[in-house]
Amino acid sequence: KPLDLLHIGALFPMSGDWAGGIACWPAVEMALQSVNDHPDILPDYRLVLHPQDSQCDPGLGARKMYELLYHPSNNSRVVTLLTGCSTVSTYVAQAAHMWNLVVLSYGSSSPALSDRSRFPTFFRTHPSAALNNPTRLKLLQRYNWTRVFVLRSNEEVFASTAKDLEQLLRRNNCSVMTEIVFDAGQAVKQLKSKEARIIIGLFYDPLARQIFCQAYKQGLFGPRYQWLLIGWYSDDWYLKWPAAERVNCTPDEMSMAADLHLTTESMTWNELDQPTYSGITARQFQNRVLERLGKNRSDIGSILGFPESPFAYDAVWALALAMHSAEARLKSRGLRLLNFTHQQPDNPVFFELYRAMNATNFDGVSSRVFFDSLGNRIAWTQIEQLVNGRYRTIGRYQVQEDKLELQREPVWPGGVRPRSEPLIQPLF
Ligand code: ABU
Repeated sequence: KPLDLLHIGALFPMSGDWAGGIACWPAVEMALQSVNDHPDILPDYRLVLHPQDSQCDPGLGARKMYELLYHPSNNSRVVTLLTGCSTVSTYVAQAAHMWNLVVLSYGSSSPALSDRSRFPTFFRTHPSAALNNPTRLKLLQRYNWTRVFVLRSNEEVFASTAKDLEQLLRRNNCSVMTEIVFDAGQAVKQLKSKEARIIIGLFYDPLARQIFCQAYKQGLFGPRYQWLLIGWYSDDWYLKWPAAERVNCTPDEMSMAADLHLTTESMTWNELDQPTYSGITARQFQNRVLERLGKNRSDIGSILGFPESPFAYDAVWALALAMHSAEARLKSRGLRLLNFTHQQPDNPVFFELYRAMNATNFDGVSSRVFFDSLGNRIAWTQIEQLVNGRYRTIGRYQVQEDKLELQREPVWPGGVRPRSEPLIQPLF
Protein backbone atom coordinates (compact mmCIF):
# COMPACT_ATOMS: atom_id res chain seq x y z
CA LYS A 1 0.00 0.00 0.00
CA PRO A 2 1.47 3.40 -0.92
CA LEU A 3 2.54 5.51 2.04
CA ASP A 4 0.66 8.69 2.97
CA LEU A 5 2.70 11.87 2.87
CA LEU A 6 3.23 14.26 5.78
CA HIS A 7 4.58 17.64 4.68
CA ILE A 8 7.06 19.65 6.74
CA GLY A 9 7.91 23.23 5.82
CA ALA A 10 11.43 24.35 6.71
CA LEU A 11 13.16 27.71 6.64
CA PHE A 12 16.96 27.64 6.44
CA PRO A 13 19.12 30.79 6.64
CA MET A 14 21.71 30.16 3.92
CA SER A 15 23.17 33.67 4.17
CA GLY A 16 22.68 36.81 6.27
CA ASP A 17 23.43 37.48 9.93
CA TRP A 18 23.49 33.79 10.85
CA ALA A 19 23.89 31.47 7.86
CA GLY A 20 23.49 28.35 9.98
CA GLY A 21 21.33 26.62 7.35
CA ILE A 22 24.60 25.62 5.65
CA ALA A 23 25.12 22.71 8.08
CA CYS A 24 21.58 22.46 9.48
CA TRP A 25 19.88 21.69 6.16
CA PRO A 26 21.94 18.51 5.53
CA ALA A 27 21.37 17.52 9.17
CA VAL A 28 17.59 17.81 8.67
CA GLU A 29 17.77 15.76 5.45
CA MET A 30 19.77 13.06 7.24
CA ALA A 31 17.23 12.89 10.04
CA LEU A 32 14.30 12.69 7.61
CA GLN A 33 15.95 9.86 5.76
CA SER A 34 16.58 7.91 8.97
CA VAL A 35 13.01 8.46 10.19
CA ASN A 36 11.58 7.42 6.81
CA ASP A 37 13.79 4.30 6.80
CA HIS A 38 12.79 3.33 10.34
CA PRO A 39 10.33 0.43 10.20
CA ASP A 40 8.51 1.25 13.46
CA ILE A 41 8.18 5.04 13.39
CA LEU A 42 5.23 6.40 11.43
CA PRO A 43 5.16 3.14 9.38
CA ASP A 44 2.17 4.29 7.29
CA TYR A 45 3.72 7.63 6.34
CA ARG A 46 6.61 9.28 4.55
CA LEU A 47 7.82 12.67 5.76
CA VAL A 48 8.40 15.15 2.95
CA LEU A 49 10.54 18.26 3.42
CA HIS A 50 9.74 21.60 1.75
CA PRO A 51 12.91 23.64 2.31
CA GLN A 52 13.15 27.40 1.70
CA ASP A 53 16.02 29.87 2.13
CA SER A 54 15.06 32.69 4.52
CA GLN A 55 18.45 34.46 4.30
CA CYS A 56 17.91 35.10 8.03
CA ASP A 57 15.60 37.92 6.92
CA PRO A 58 12.29 38.15 8.83
CA GLY A 59 10.34 39.66 5.91
CA LEU A 60 11.54 37.01 3.49
CA GLY A 61 10.93 34.33 6.12
CA ALA A 62 7.31 35.45 6.51
CA ARG A 63 6.86 35.47 2.73
CA LYS A 64 8.27 31.93 2.47
CA MET A 65 5.86 30.78 5.16
CA TYR A 66 2.89 32.18 3.20
CA GLU A 67 4.20 30.54 0.03
CA LEU A 68 4.38 27.21 1.85
CA LEU A 69 0.79 27.71 3.00
CA TYR A 70 -0.81 29.20 -0.11
CA HIS A 71 1.33 28.87 -3.21
CA PRO A 72 -0.91 27.49 -6.02
CA SER A 73 1.74 24.96 -7.07
CA ASN A 74 1.97 23.72 -3.51
CA ASN A 75 -1.07 21.54 -2.94
CA SER A 76 0.54 19.72 -0.03
CA ARG A 77 -0.69 20.62 3.44
CA VAL A 78 2.23 21.59 5.64
CA VAL A 79 1.64 20.17 9.12
CA THR A 80 4.50 21.87 10.89
CA LEU A 81 7.39 24.31 10.38
CA LEU A 82 11.10 24.06 11.18
CA THR A 83 12.91 27.38 11.55
CA GLY A 84 16.35 28.83 12.22
CA CYS A 85 17.44 32.38 13.03
CA SER A 86 15.74 34.21 15.92
CA THR A 87 14.66 37.17 13.82
CA VAL A 88 12.80 34.89 11.39
CA SER A 89 11.36 32.58 14.07
CA THR A 90 9.98 35.61 15.89
CA TYR A 91 7.91 36.69 12.87
CA VAL A 92 6.86 33.22 11.84
CA ALA A 93 6.04 31.80 15.28
CA GLN A 94 3.91 34.80 16.15
CA ALA A 95 1.59 34.08 13.23
CA ALA A 96 1.87 30.29 12.77
CA HIS A 97 -0.65 29.27 15.43
CA MET A 98 -3.34 30.97 13.31
CA TRP A 99 -2.86 28.06 10.87
CA ASN A 100 -2.60 25.40 13.60
CA LEU A 101 1.11 25.11 12.95
CA VAL A 102 3.56 23.90 15.56
CA VAL A 103 6.89 25.69 14.98
CA LEU A 104 10.05 23.91 16.04
CA SER A 105 13.31 25.82 15.85
CA TYR A 106 16.75 24.25 15.59
CA GLY A 107 18.53 27.62 15.52
CA SER A 108 16.87 30.37 17.56
CA SER A 109 18.40 31.63 20.78
CA SER A 110 16.21 34.66 21.51
CA PRO A 111 14.90 34.65 25.10
CA ALA A 112 11.91 36.64 23.79
CA LEU A 113 10.68 33.42 22.15
CA SER A 114 10.02 31.95 25.60
CA ASP A 115 6.73 33.81 25.82
CA ARG A 116 3.76 31.49 25.44
CA SER A 117 1.31 34.38 25.06
CA ARG A 118 3.15 35.63 21.94
CA PHE A 119 4.40 32.30 20.60
CA PRO A 120 1.83 29.74 21.75
CA THR A 121 2.95 26.87 19.52
CA PHE A 122 6.72 27.43 19.55
CA PHE A 123 9.29 24.83 20.64
CA ARG A 124 13.03 24.75 20.16
CA THR A 125 15.86 22.27 20.37
CA HIS A 126 18.29 25.24 20.49
CA PRO A 127 18.64 26.51 24.06
CA SER A 128 17.68 30.09 24.90
CA ALA A 129 20.54 32.60 25.06
CA ALA A 130 19.35 33.43 28.59
CA LEU A 131 21.02 30.16 29.61
CA ASN A 132 24.39 31.91 29.17
CA ASN A 133 23.62 34.68 31.63
CA PRO A 134 24.14 32.68 34.87
CA THR A 135 27.44 31.49 33.34
CA ARG A 136 28.47 35.10 32.68
CA LEU A 137 27.52 36.01 36.25
CA LYS A 138 29.61 33.09 37.55
CA LEU A 139 32.66 34.39 35.67
CA LEU A 140 32.10 37.98 36.82
CA GLN A 141 31.85 36.84 40.44
CA ARG A 142 34.88 34.57 40.19
CA TYR A 143 37.07 37.40 38.92
CA ASN A 144 35.53 40.07 41.10
CA TRP A 145 34.22 42.12 38.18
CA THR A 146 31.46 44.26 39.65
CA ARG A 147 31.23 46.99 37.00
CA VAL A 148 30.22 45.70 33.60
CA PHE A 149 29.24 47.12 30.21
CA VAL A 150 26.88 45.39 27.81
CA LEU A 151 27.29 46.33 24.15
CA ARG A 152 24.39 45.05 22.07
CA SER A 153 22.69 45.45 18.73
CA ASN A 154 19.07 46.34 18.42
CA GLU A 155 17.47 43.03 17.36
CA GLU A 156 15.02 41.56 19.86
CA VAL A 157 17.21 38.46 20.31
CA PHE A 158 19.94 40.61 21.86
CA ALA A 159 17.63 43.11 23.57
CA SER A 160 15.89 40.29 25.44
CA THR A 161 19.19 38.59 26.32
CA ALA A 162 20.54 41.91 27.63
CA LYS A 163 17.39 42.59 29.65
CA ASP A 164 17.62 39.20 31.36
CA LEU A 165 21.35 39.76 31.98
CA GLU A 166 20.89 43.24 33.42
CA GLN A 167 18.25 41.99 35.86
CA LEU A 168 20.41 39.06 36.94
CA LEU A 169 23.52 41.21 37.44
CA ARG A 170 21.66 43.92 39.39
CA ARG A 171 20.11 41.30 41.68
CA ASN A 172 23.67 40.20 42.37
CA ASN A 173 25.04 43.67 43.17
CA CYS A 174 26.88 44.17 39.92
CA SER A 175 26.65 47.56 38.25
CA VAL A 176 25.74 47.25 34.58
CA MET A 177 25.52 49.84 31.82
CA THR A 178 24.18 49.02 28.37
CA GLU A 179 25.17 50.66 25.10
CA ILE A 180 23.08 49.97 21.98
CA VAL A 181 25.09 49.93 18.75
CA PHE A 182 23.78 52.07 15.91
CA ASP A 183 27.27 52.94 14.68
CA ALA A 184 30.23 50.76 15.70
CA GLY A 185 32.68 53.69 15.86
CA GLN A 186 30.38 55.76 18.08
CA ALA A 187 29.58 52.82 20.34
CA VAL A 188 33.26 52.01 20.94
CA LYS A 189 33.94 55.72 21.55
CA GLN A 190 31.19 55.76 24.20
CA LEU A 191 32.68 52.73 25.95
CA LYS A 192 36.09 54.40 26.03
CA SER A 193 34.71 57.64 27.42
CA LYS A 194 32.93 55.71 30.18
CA GLU A 195 36.15 53.86 31.08
CA ALA A 196 34.64 50.45 30.30
CA ARG A 197 36.92 47.53 31.18
CA ILE A 198 34.73 44.42 31.18
CA ILE A 199 32.53 44.34 28.09
CA ILE A 200 29.89 41.76 27.21
CA GLY A 201 29.08 41.81 23.49
CA LEU A 202 25.68 40.70 22.18
CA PHE A 203 25.45 40.89 18.38
CA TYR A 204 25.65 38.77 15.22
CA ASP A 205 29.13 38.30 13.78
CA PRO A 206 28.96 40.85 10.91
CA LEU A 207 28.54 43.57 13.54
CA ALA A 208 31.18 41.89 15.74
CA ARG A 209 33.68 42.50 12.92
CA GLN A 210 32.78 46.19 12.71
CA ILE A 211 33.09 46.55 16.47
CA PHE A 212 36.43 44.76 16.75
CA CYS A 213 37.84 46.78 13.88
CA GLN A 214 36.83 49.91 15.82
CA ALA A 215 38.17 48.42 19.07
CA TYR A 216 41.49 48.02 17.27
CA LYS A 217 41.47 51.57 15.88
CA GLN A 218 40.42 53.14 19.20
CA GLY A 219 42.59 50.90 21.42
CA LEU A 220 39.79 49.15 23.33
CA PHE A 221 41.69 45.86 23.62
CA GLY A 222 44.79 44.39 25.27
CA PRO A 223 45.81 44.82 28.93
CA ARG A 224 43.07 46.32 31.14
CA TYR A 225 40.21 45.09 28.91
CA GLN A 226 38.26 41.86 28.91
CA TRP A 227 35.69 41.12 26.23
CA LEU A 228 33.07 38.39 26.69
CA LEU A 229 31.35 37.35 23.47
CA ILE A 230 28.83 34.85 22.11
CA GLY A 231 30.38 31.43 21.46
CA TRP A 232 28.56 30.28 18.32
CA TYR A 233 30.42 32.38 15.76
CA SER A 234 32.66 30.38 13.43
CA ASP A 235 36.22 30.01 14.77
CA ASP A 236 37.60 32.36 12.10
CA TRP A 237 34.89 35.02 12.27
CA TYR A 238 37.45 37.82 12.83
CA LEU A 239 39.68 36.70 9.92
CA LYS A 240 37.27 36.08 7.04
CA TRP A 241 34.16 37.86 5.87
CA PRO A 242 31.91 37.90 2.80
CA ALA A 243 33.20 40.06 -0.08
CA ALA A 244 30.19 42.38 0.21
CA GLU A 245 31.06 43.21 3.82
CA ARG A 246 33.37 46.21 4.26
CA VAL A 247 35.78 45.85 7.18
CA ASN A 248 38.47 48.51 7.23
CA CYS A 249 40.99 46.47 9.21
CA THR A 250 43.45 43.78 8.17
CA PRO A 251 43.10 40.21 9.50
CA ASP A 252 46.24 40.89 11.62
CA GLU A 253 44.66 43.94 13.20
CA MET A 254 41.45 42.02 13.82
CA SER A 255 43.43 39.18 15.42
CA MET A 256 45.14 41.60 17.80
CA ALA A 257 41.83 43.11 18.88
CA ALA A 258 40.02 39.77 19.27
CA ASP A 259 42.83 37.86 21.04
CA LEU A 260 42.00 36.57 24.54
CA HIS A 261 38.29 37.31 24.47
CA LEU A 262 36.15 34.85 26.42
CA THR A 263 32.99 33.22 25.06
CA THR A 264 30.03 31.39 26.55
CA GLU A 265 27.70 29.10 24.66
CA SER A 266 25.34 26.21 25.32
CA MET A 267 26.92 22.80 24.77
CA THR A 268 25.65 21.18 21.64
CA TRP A 269 26.98 17.63 21.61
CA ASN A 270 26.03 14.44 23.38
CA GLU A 271 29.33 13.56 25.04
CA LEU A 272 28.63 9.86 25.49
CA ASP A 273 30.17 7.71 22.78
CA GLN A 274 27.03 5.58 22.59
CA PRO A 275 24.29 5.23 20.01
CA THR A 276 21.51 7.74 20.62
CA TYR A 277 17.80 7.10 20.02
CA SER A 278 18.22 7.38 16.25
CA GLY A 279 20.88 4.66 16.34
CA ILE A 280 24.01 6.75 15.71
CA THR A 281 26.54 8.32 18.08
CA ALA A 282 27.20 12.06 18.08
CA ARG A 283 30.57 11.43 16.43
CA GLN A 284 29.03 9.30 13.66
CA PHE A 285 26.54 12.11 13.13
CA GLN A 286 29.37 14.66 12.82
CA ASN A 287 31.17 12.47 10.27
CA ARG A 288 28.03 12.08 8.19
CA VAL A 289 27.31 15.82 8.13
CA LEU A 290 30.92 16.48 7.12
CA GLU A 291 30.62 13.88 4.38
CA ARG A 292 27.45 15.53 3.02
CA LEU A 293 29.20 18.90 3.05
CA GLY A 294 32.37 17.50 1.46
CA LYS A 295 34.44 18.72 4.44
CA ASN A 296 36.99 17.30 6.90
CA ARG A 297 37.20 17.34 10.67
CA SER A 298 39.79 20.13 10.41
CA ASP A 299 37.08 22.33 8.81
CA ILE A 300 34.63 21.97 11.70
CA GLY A 301 35.35 25.34 13.34
CA SER A 302 34.67 27.29 10.17
CA ILE A 303 31.42 25.61 9.00
CA LEU A 304 28.48 27.88 9.72
CA GLY A 305 25.74 26.09 11.61
CA PHE A 306 27.89 23.07 12.44
CA PRO A 307 27.51 23.59 16.23
CA GLU A 308 23.73 23.81 15.75
CA SER A 309 23.47 20.86 13.33
CA PRO A 310 22.72 18.36 16.15
CA PHE A 311 19.80 20.60 17.19
CA ALA A 312 18.50 20.39 13.60
CA TYR A 313 18.85 16.60 13.50
CA ASP A 314 17.18 16.19 16.90
CA ALA A 315 14.39 18.61 15.90
CA VAL A 316 13.27 16.23 13.14
CA TRP A 317 13.42 13.27 15.50
CA ALA A 318 11.44 15.17 18.13
CA LEU A 319 8.83 15.97 15.51
CA ALA A 320 8.66 12.42 14.16
CA LEU A 321 8.32 10.91 17.64
CA ALA A 322 5.61 13.44 18.52
CA MET A 323 3.76 12.68 15.27
CA HIS A 324 4.06 8.96 15.97
CA SER A 325 2.56 9.22 19.42
CA ALA A 326 -0.12 11.69 18.24
CA GLU A 327 -1.11 9.21 15.51
CA ALA A 328 -1.60 6.45 18.13
CA ARG A 329 -3.90 8.66 20.23
CA LEU A 330 -5.80 9.87 17.17
CA LYS A 331 -6.34 6.31 15.96
CA SER A 332 -8.13 5.42 19.19
CA ARG A 333 -10.66 8.14 18.24
CA GLY A 334 -11.00 6.97 14.64
CA LEU A 335 -8.81 9.82 13.34
CA ARG A 336 -5.40 10.13 11.67
CA LEU A 337 -2.65 12.72 11.22
CA LEU A 338 -4.10 13.23 7.72
CA ASN A 339 -7.14 14.86 9.35
CA PHE A 340 -4.98 17.95 9.96
CA THR A 341 -6.38 21.23 8.68
CA HIS A 342 -5.13 24.81 8.87
CA GLN A 343 -8.61 26.25 9.33
CA GLN A 344 -10.44 24.42 12.10
CA PRO A 345 -9.51 26.28 15.35
CA ASP A 346 -9.81 23.19 17.57
CA ASN A 347 -8.28 20.73 15.13
CA PRO A 348 -7.67 17.48 17.07
CA VAL A 349 -4.50 16.66 15.10
CA PHE A 350 -2.93 19.97 16.08
CA PHE A 351 -4.02 19.44 19.68
CA GLU A 352 -2.49 15.93 19.88
CA LEU A 353 0.70 17.02 18.14
CA TYR A 354 1.14 19.93 20.53
CA ARG A 355 0.52 17.68 23.50
CA ALA A 356 3.04 15.10 22.22
CA MET A 357 5.68 17.79 21.62
CA ASN A 358 5.30 18.84 25.26
CA ALA A 359 6.01 15.26 26.34
CA THR A 360 9.21 14.94 24.24
CA ASN A 361 11.99 13.06 26.02
CA PHE A 362 14.68 11.08 24.18
CA ASP A 363 18.43 10.76 23.90
CA GLY A 364 19.57 12.88 20.95
CA VAL A 365 22.89 13.65 19.29
CA SER A 366 22.70 16.97 21.16
CA SER A 367 22.15 15.06 24.47
CA ARG A 368 18.78 14.55 26.20
CA VAL A 369 15.97 16.35 24.35
CA PHE A 370 13.08 17.66 26.43
CA PHE A 371 11.32 21.00 26.75
CA ASP A 372 10.30 23.01 29.80
CA SER A 373 6.80 24.48 30.09
CA LEU A 374 7.85 27.39 27.83
CA GLY A 375 9.12 25.09 25.10
CA ASN A 376 12.78 25.71 26.10
CA ARG A 377 15.68 23.31 25.99
CA ILE A 378 17.83 22.75 29.11
CA ALA A 379 21.61 22.32 28.64
CA TRP A 380 25.12 22.91 30.01
CA THR A 381 27.11 25.95 28.87
CA GLN A 382 30.77 26.01 27.98
CA ILE A 383 33.35 28.75 28.43
CA GLU A 384 36.12 29.22 25.86
CA GLN A 385 38.90 31.69 25.18
CA LEU A 386 40.62 32.71 21.94
CA VAL A 387 44.35 32.26 22.56
CA ASN A 388 46.76 32.91 19.66
CA GLY A 389 44.12 32.15 17.05
CA ARG A 390 42.63 29.02 18.69
CA TYR A 391 39.60 28.64 20.92
CA ARG A 392 40.55 26.75 24.10
CA THR A 393 38.09 25.33 26.59
CA ILE A 394 38.18 27.04 30.00
CA GLY A 395 35.36 25.08 31.60
CA ARG A 396 31.63 24.52 31.73
CA TYR A 397 28.71 25.42 33.93
CA GLN A 398 25.32 23.96 34.76
CA VAL A 399 22.96 26.45 36.33
CA GLN A 400 20.36 24.06 37.79
CA GLU A 401 22.95 22.52 40.12
CA ASP A 402 25.23 25.58 40.22
CA LYS A 403 28.07 23.36 39.03
CA LEU A 404 31.20 25.06 37.63
CA GLU A 405 33.85 22.72 36.24
CA LEU A 406 37.02 24.63 35.29
CA GLN A 407 39.75 23.00 33.23
CA ARG A 408 42.15 25.94 33.37
CA GLU A 409 42.27 29.64 34.21
CA PRO A 410 42.03 32.12 31.33
CA VAL A 411 45.16 33.81 29.97
CA TRP A 412 44.99 37.49 30.93
CA PRO A 413 45.80 40.28 28.47
CA GLY A 414 49.28 41.56 29.46
CA GLY A 415 49.55 38.80 32.07
CA VAL A 416 47.42 40.63 34.64
CA ARG A 417 43.73 40.01 35.29
CA PRO A 418 41.84 43.17 34.24
CA ARG A 419 39.96 45.05 36.97
CA SER A 420 36.44 46.20 36.35
CA GLU A 421 37.09 49.59 38.00
CA PRO A 422 39.43 52.04 36.26
CA LEU A 423 42.42 53.05 38.42
CA ILE A 424 41.78 56.52 39.82
CA GLN A 425 44.48 58.86 38.55
CA PRO A 426 45.99 61.33 41.08
CA LEU A 427 45.09 64.93 40.26
CA PHE A 428 48.69 66.24 40.62
N1 ABU B 1 23.25 29.68 17.60
C1 ABU B 1 22.70 30.44 16.57
C2 ABU B 1 21.51 31.27 17.04
C3 ABU B 1 21.05 32.16 15.99
C4 ABU B 1 19.91 33.03 16.39
O1 ABU B 1 19.46 33.01 17.53
O2 ABU B 1 19.42 33.78 15.52
